[in-house]
Amino acid sequence: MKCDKNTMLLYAVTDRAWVGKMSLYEQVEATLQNGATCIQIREKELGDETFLEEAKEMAALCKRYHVPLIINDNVEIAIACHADGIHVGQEDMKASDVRKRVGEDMIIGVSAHTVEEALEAVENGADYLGLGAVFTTSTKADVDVMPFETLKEICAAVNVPTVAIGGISKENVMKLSGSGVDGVAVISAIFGAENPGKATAELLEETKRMVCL
Ligand code: TZP
Ligand code: MG
Repeated sequence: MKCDKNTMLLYAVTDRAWVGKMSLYEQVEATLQNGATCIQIREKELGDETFLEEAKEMAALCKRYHVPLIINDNVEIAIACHADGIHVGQEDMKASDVRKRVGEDMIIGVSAHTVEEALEAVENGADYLGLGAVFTTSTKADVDVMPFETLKEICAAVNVPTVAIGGISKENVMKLSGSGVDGVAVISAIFGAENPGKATAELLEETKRMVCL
């Protein structure tokens, strides 16, 4: 399998809204030094040229730590920076079309909100699923909170690794225990923290407890 479930354990998703005291590069390096198992670069506003420059730097950084780099929603950038994977939402390119463009080796992640979406994504070639929002979050507008039962049903229905997303912090991650998720994807709990490295290490410990590692 291209994407094993350990990769999903602590999946850090970037957000330049939190860049300030530390650069995005420094923040990502701090998370890598403290046990992040996957990095996603998520850029909603950046032009392609700047995005590619950043993606190449991040690809080299992640390679040094032997941690996979996933690019959000931009297949051409993912190919050009030799990322390990690409993540698409329900409104983005379909996994089957992404697969045709990126070939067999690249990891494809898909966001799913229902059992139907999850099964369709897997059928279309998704290597892992992002499931949420599992808690309320102010990071992404207009997201519905997924009931715990739905999360559990999806995890039981699919044979690919799953990662929960949305409003997850070290304080609430244990509430996901028993859902069947393989890990958590977070933005603000890491990148919005005063010390992203320390936040990563603490969340990693709690997440290991949650998945019973
Ligand atoms: N997709 C569903 S919720 C969400 C995304 C990208 C935002 C996650 O951010 P946070 O800060 O971890 O709640
Ligand atoms: Mg998207």
